[in-house]
Amino acid sequence: MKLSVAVAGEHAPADAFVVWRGFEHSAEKAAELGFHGVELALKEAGDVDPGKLASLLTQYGLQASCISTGQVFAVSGLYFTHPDESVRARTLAVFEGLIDLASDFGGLINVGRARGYYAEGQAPEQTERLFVDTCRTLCDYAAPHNVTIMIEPVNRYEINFINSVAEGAELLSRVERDNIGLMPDTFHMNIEDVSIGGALAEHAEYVKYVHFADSNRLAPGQGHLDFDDVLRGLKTGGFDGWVSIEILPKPDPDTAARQSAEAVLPMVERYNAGRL
Ligand code: LER
Ligand code: MN
Repeated sequence: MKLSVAVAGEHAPADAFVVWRGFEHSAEKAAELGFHGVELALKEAGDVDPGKLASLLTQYGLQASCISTGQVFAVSGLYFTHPDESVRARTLAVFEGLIDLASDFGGLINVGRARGYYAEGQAPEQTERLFVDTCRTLCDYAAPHNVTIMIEPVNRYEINFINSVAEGAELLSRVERDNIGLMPDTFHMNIEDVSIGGALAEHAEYVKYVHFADSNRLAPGQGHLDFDDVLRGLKTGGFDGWVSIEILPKPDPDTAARQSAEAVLPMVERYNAGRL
Protein backbone atom coordinates (compact mmCIF):
# COMPACT_ATOMS: atom_id res chain seq x y z
CA MET A 1 0.00 0.00 0.00
CA LYS A 2 1.23 3.53 -0.83
CA LEU A 3 -0.08 6.95 0.23
CA SER A 4 -1.02 9.77 -2.12
CA VAL A 5 -2.67 13.17 -1.77
CA ALA A 6 -5.14 14.80 -4.17
CA VAL A 7 -3.91 18.06 -5.72
CA ALA A 8 -5.06 20.32 -8.56
CA GLY A 9 -3.87 23.15 -10.75
CA GLU A 10 -4.06 26.75 -9.53
CA HIS A 11 -7.35 27.40 -11.33
CA ALA A 12 -9.33 24.47 -9.91
CA PRO A 13 -12.74 25.53 -8.55
CA ALA A 14 -12.96 26.44 -4.87
CA ASP A 15 -15.10 23.39 -4.10
CA ALA A 16 -12.67 20.82 -5.61
CA PHE A 17 -11.80 18.33 -2.85
CA VAL A 18 -8.06 18.82 -2.99
CA VAL A 19 -5.60 19.71 -0.27
CA TRP A 20 -3.35 22.05 -2.29
CA ARG A 21 -3.57 23.91 -5.60
CA GLY A 22 -0.69 24.50 -8.00
CA PHE A 23 1.36 21.45 -9.03
CA GLU A 24 4.83 22.76 -8.09
CA HIS A 25 3.72 23.98 -4.69
CA SER A 26 1.77 20.73 -4.08
CA ALA A 27 4.63 18.42 -5.09
CA GLU A 28 7.09 20.19 -2.81
CA LYS A 29 4.71 20.06 0.17
CA ALA A 30 3.65 16.44 -0.46
CA ALA A 31 7.26 15.26 -0.60
CA GLU A 32 8.14 17.19 2.58
CA LEU A 33 5.40 15.36 4.50
CA GLY A 34 6.41 11.90 3.25
CA PHE A 35 3.60 11.18 0.77
CA HIS A 36 4.61 8.66 -1.90
CA GLY A 37 2.58 10.20 -4.70
CA VAL A 38 0.13 12.83 -5.87
CA GLU A 39 -3.32 12.33 -7.38
CA LEU A 40 -3.77 14.83 -10.20
CA ALA A 41 -7.25 16.36 -10.38
CA LEU A 42 -7.65 17.55 -13.98
CA LYS A 43 -10.33 18.99 -16.24
CA GLU A 44 -8.57 17.89 -19.43
CA ALA A 45 -5.15 16.64 -20.53
CA GLY A 46 -4.11 20.17 -21.57
CA ASP A 47 -4.11 21.23 -17.90
CA VAL A 48 -0.56 19.88 -17.57
CA ASP A 49 2.62 19.88 -19.61
CA PRO A 50 3.72 16.20 -19.51
CA GLY A 51 7.44 17.04 -19.75
CA LYS A 52 7.28 19.55 -16.89
CA LEU A 53 5.14 17.21 -14.79
CA ALA A 54 7.59 14.33 -15.27
CA SER A 55 10.56 16.48 -14.17
CA LEU A 56 8.63 17.84 -11.19
CA LEU A 57 7.78 14.32 -10.00
CA THR A 58 11.38 13.19 -10.46
CA GLN A 59 12.68 16.27 -8.63
CA TYR A 60 10.56 15.47 -5.57
CA GLY A 61 10.77 11.66 -5.77
CA LEU A 62 7.00 11.30 -6.19
CA GLN A 63 4.80 9.11 -8.38
CA ALA A 64 1.50 10.07 -10.01
CA SER A 65 -1.00 7.78 -8.27
CA CYS A 66 -3.91 8.48 -10.63
CA ILE A 67 -5.71 11.13 -12.64
CA SER A 68 -9.04 12.17 -11.16
CA THR A 69 -11.74 13.80 -13.20
CA GLY A 70 -14.24 15.56 -10.90
CA GLN A 71 -13.79 18.79 -12.87
CA VAL A 72 -14.80 17.11 -16.17
CA PHE A 73 -18.29 17.01 -14.68
CA ALA A 74 -18.23 19.99 -12.30
CA VAL A 75 -16.55 22.51 -14.62
CA SER A 76 -17.12 21.20 -18.16
CA GLY A 77 -20.57 19.62 -17.60
CA LEU A 78 -19.60 16.41 -19.43
CA TYR A 79 -20.89 12.97 -18.44
CA PHE A 80 -21.34 9.44 -19.81
CA THR A 81 -25.16 9.30 -19.78
CA HIS A 82 -25.88 12.72 -21.35
CA PRO A 83 -28.93 12.44 -23.65
CA ASP A 84 -27.17 14.44 -26.41
CA GLU A 85 -24.86 12.29 -28.51
CA SER A 86 -22.55 15.23 -29.34
CA VAL A 87 -21.98 15.88 -25.62
CA ARG A 88 -21.22 12.18 -25.11
CA ALA A 89 -18.72 12.39 -28.00
CA ARG A 90 -16.99 15.38 -26.32
CA THR A 91 -16.94 13.42 -23.06
CA LEU A 92 -15.22 10.51 -24.80
CA ALA A 93 -12.66 12.84 -26.41
CA VAL A 94 -11.76 14.42 -23.05
CA PHE A 95 -11.43 11.01 -21.36
CA GLU A 96 -9.33 9.66 -24.24
CA GLY A 97 -6.92 12.58 -23.79
CA LEU A 98 -6.72 11.86 -20.07
CA ILE A 99 -6.15 8.14 -20.77
CA ASP A 100 -3.23 9.04 -23.10
CA LEU A 101 -1.76 11.09 -20.25
CA ALA A 102 -2.40 8.38 -17.65
CA SER A 103 -0.44 5.87 -19.71
CA ASP A 104 2.69 7.79 -18.55
CA PHE A 105 1.32 8.97 -15.20
CA GLY A 106 -0.05 6.26 -12.93
CA GLY A 107 -2.10 4.15 -15.36
CA LEU A 108 -5.33 4.83 -13.45
CA ILE A 109 -8.27 7.13 -14.27
CA ASN A 110 -10.98 7.99 -11.76
CA VAL A 111 -14.57 8.57 -12.89
CA GLY A 112 -16.69 10.34 -10.28
CA ARG A 113 -19.86 12.17 -11.19
CA ALA A 114 -18.86 12.14 -14.89
CA ARG A 115 -20.40 8.64 -14.95
CA GLY A 116 -23.80 10.39 -15.24
CA TYR A 117 -27.07 10.03 -13.39
CA TYR A 118 -30.74 9.01 -13.58
CA ALA A 119 -32.53 11.95 -15.17
CA GLU A 120 -36.17 12.85 -15.72
CA GLY A 121 -37.22 11.93 -19.25
CA GLN A 122 -34.58 9.19 -19.58
CA ALA A 123 -35.56 5.61 -18.72
CA PRO A 124 -33.29 4.12 -16.00
CA GLU A 125 -32.44 1.24 -18.38
CA GLN A 126 -31.25 3.79 -20.96
CA THR A 127 -29.05 5.57 -18.35
CA GLU A 128 -27.50 2.23 -17.41
CA ARG A 129 -27.06 1.23 -21.06
CA LEU A 130 -25.27 4.51 -21.89
CA PHE A 131 -23.08 4.06 -18.80
CA VAL A 132 -22.13 0.48 -19.71
CA ASP A 133 -21.51 1.35 -23.40
CA THR A 134 -19.31 4.34 -22.52
CA CYS A 135 -17.32 2.29 -20.00
CA ARG A 136 -16.73 -0.39 -22.64
CA THR A 137 -15.60 2.16 -25.24
CA LEU A 138 -13.19 3.80 -22.79
CA CYS A 139 -11.87 0.47 -21.48
CA ASP A 140 -11.19 -0.71 -25.04
CA TYR A 141 -9.37 2.56 -25.77
CA ALA A 142 -7.44 2.32 -22.48
CA ALA A 143 -6.41 -1.35 -22.61
CA PRO A 144 -3.52 -0.99 -25.12
CA HIS A 145 -2.26 1.96 -23.00
CA ASN A 146 -2.29 -0.28 -19.87
CA VAL A 147 -4.76 2.09 -18.23
CA THR A 148 -7.55 1.04 -15.86
CA ILE A 149 -10.79 3.01 -15.46
CA MET A 150 -12.10 3.30 -11.88
CA ILE A 151 -15.69 4.27 -11.07
CA GLU A 152 -16.09 6.02 -7.72
CA PRO A 153 -19.32 5.34 -5.80
CA VAL A 154 -20.51 8.76 -4.53
CA ASN A 155 -23.12 9.39 -1.84
CA ARG A 156 -26.79 10.04 -2.58
CA TYR A 157 -26.62 13.75 -1.66
CA GLU A 158 -24.25 14.38 -4.59
CA ILE A 159 -25.64 12.04 -7.27
CA ASN A 160 -28.42 9.45 -7.67
CA PHE A 161 -26.50 6.74 -9.59
CA ILE A 162 -23.91 4.29 -8.13
CA ASN A 163 -23.91 5.33 -4.49
CA SER A 164 -22.62 2.21 -2.74
CA VAL A 165 -19.72 -0.09 -3.49
CA ALA A 166 -22.19 -2.97 -3.92
CA GLU A 167 -24.13 -0.98 -6.57
CA GLY A 168 -20.86 -0.17 -8.33
CA ALA A 169 -19.82 -3.83 -8.37
CA GLU A 170 -23.17 -4.86 -9.85
CA LEU A 171 -22.95 -2.29 -12.67
CA LEU A 172 -19.32 -3.14 -13.42
CA SER A 173 -20.15 -6.83 -13.72
CA ARG A 174 -22.24 -5.77 -16.74
CA VAL A 175 -19.31 -3.92 -18.36
CA GLU A 176 -17.37 -7.18 -18.74
CA ARG A 177 -13.91 -5.66 -19.13
CA ASP A 178 -10.76 -6.52 -17.17
CA ASN A 179 -9.48 -2.94 -16.99
CA ILE A 180 -12.42 -1.52 -15.05
CA GLY A 181 -12.71 -1.29 -11.30
CA LEU A 182 -13.94 0.74 -8.36
CA MET A 183 -12.44 3.58 -6.37
CA PRO A 184 -14.25 3.44 -3.04
CA ASP A 185 -14.11 6.60 -0.89
CA THR A 186 -14.43 6.11 2.87
CA PHE A 187 -16.43 9.36 3.24
CA HIS A 188 -19.10 8.14 0.80
CA MET A 189 -18.97 4.56 2.13
CA ASN A 190 -19.75 5.86 5.61
CA ILE A 191 -23.06 7.17 4.24
CA GLU A 192 -23.94 4.37 1.83
CA ASP A 193 -22.43 1.00 2.73
CA VAL A 194 -23.70 -1.42 5.37
CA SER A 195 -20.15 -2.12 6.52
CA ILE A 196 -17.08 -0.31 5.23
CA GLY A 197 -14.55 -3.08 5.91
CA GLY A 198 -17.12 -5.70 4.88
CA ALA A 199 -17.86 -4.12 1.49
CA LEU A 200 -14.15 -3.56 0.74
CA ALA A 201 -13.48 -7.26 1.42
CA GLU A 202 -16.57 -8.53 -0.38
CA HIS A 203 -15.95 -6.57 -3.57
CA ALA A 204 -12.15 -6.82 -3.45
CA GLU A 205 -11.90 -7.97 -7.08
CA TYR A 206 -13.06 -4.49 -8.15
CA VAL A 207 -11.25 -2.38 -5.52
CA LYS A 208 -8.30 -0.74 -7.30
CA TYR A 209 -7.67 2.42 -5.23
CA VAL A 210 -9.25 4.07 -2.18
CA HIS A 211 -9.96 7.68 -1.22
CA PHE A 212 -9.35 8.26 2.48
CA ALA A 213 -11.33 10.93 4.33
CA ASP A 214 -12.95 10.83 7.73
CA SER A 215 -16.72 10.91 8.42
CA ASN A 216 -16.75 14.74 8.24
CA ARG A 217 -14.45 14.83 5.19
CA LEU A 218 -11.57 16.07 7.29
CA ALA A 219 -8.22 14.32 7.66
CA PRO A 220 -8.37 10.69 8.84
CA GLY A 221 -8.40 10.81 12.64
CA GLN A 222 -10.42 14.06 12.79
CA GLY A 223 -13.81 12.31 12.60
CA HIS A 224 -15.29 9.04 13.84
CA LEU A 225 -14.47 6.48 11.12
CA ASP A 226 -12.80 3.25 12.24
CA PHE A 227 -9.78 3.08 9.93
CA ASP A 228 -8.71 -0.23 11.50
CA ASP A 229 -11.91 -1.70 10.05
CA VAL A 230 -11.05 -0.14 6.65
CA LEU A 231 -7.54 -1.62 6.74
CA ARG A 232 -8.76 -5.05 7.82
CA GLY A 233 -11.30 -5.09 4.98
CA LEU A 234 -8.61 -4.14 2.46
CA LYS A 235 -6.18 -6.74 3.85
CA THR A 236 -8.83 -9.49 3.66
CA GLY A 237 -9.26 -8.62 -0.02
CA GLY A 238 -5.48 -8.66 -0.62
CA PHE A 239 -5.39 -4.97 -1.58
CA ASP A 240 -1.94 -3.64 -2.47
CA GLY A 241 -2.60 -0.35 -4.23
CA TRP A 242 -2.81 3.37 -3.50
CA VAL A 243 -4.82 5.07 -0.80
CA SER A 244 -5.19 8.78 -1.40
CA ILE A 245 -6.10 11.66 0.89
CA GLU A 246 -9.08 13.52 -0.57
CA ILE A 247 -10.39 15.89 2.09
CA LEU A 248 -11.51 19.44 2.71
CA PRO A 249 -8.46 21.67 3.16
CA LYS A 250 -9.54 22.56 6.71
CA PRO A 251 -8.66 24.11 9.11
CA ASP A 252 -6.08 25.09 6.44
CA PRO A 253 -4.36 23.09 3.67
CA ASP A 254 -1.03 22.56 5.45
CA THR A 255 -2.61 21.48 8.74
CA ALA A 256 -5.03 19.13 6.96
CA ALA A 257 -2.17 17.54 5.01
CA ARG A 258 0.03 17.20 8.07
CA GLN A 259 -2.79 15.62 10.11
CA SER A 260 -3.39 13.17 7.26
CA ALA A 261 0.26 12.20 6.87
CA GLU A 262 0.71 11.80 10.64
CA ALA A 263 -2.38 9.57 10.88
CA VAL A 264 -2.09 7.50 7.71
CA LEU A 265 1.66 6.96 7.11
CA PRO A 266 1.88 4.79 10.28
CA MET A 267 -1.25 2.89 9.12
CA VAL A 268 0.42 2.20 5.77
CA GLU A 269 3.56 0.99 7.52
CA ARG A 270 1.56 -1.35 9.79
CA TYR A 271 -0.48 -2.58 6.81
CA ASN A 272 2.58 -3.37 4.73
CA ALA A 273 4.22 -5.15 7.67
CA GLY A 274 1.04 -7.22 8.19
CA ARG A 275 0.49 -5.76 11.69
CA LEU A 276 -3.24 -5.03 11.82
C1 LER B 1 -14.60 12.88 -5.71
O1 LER B 1 -13.53 12.02 -5.52
C2 LER B 1 -15.59 12.76 -4.63
O2 LER B 1 -15.36 12.09 -3.66
C3 LER B 1 -16.90 13.42 -4.80
O3 LER B 1 -17.48 13.69 -3.56
C4 LER B 1 -16.90 14.64 -5.66
O4 LER B 1 -18.22 14.96 -5.92
MN1 MN C 1 -13.56 10.79 -3.53
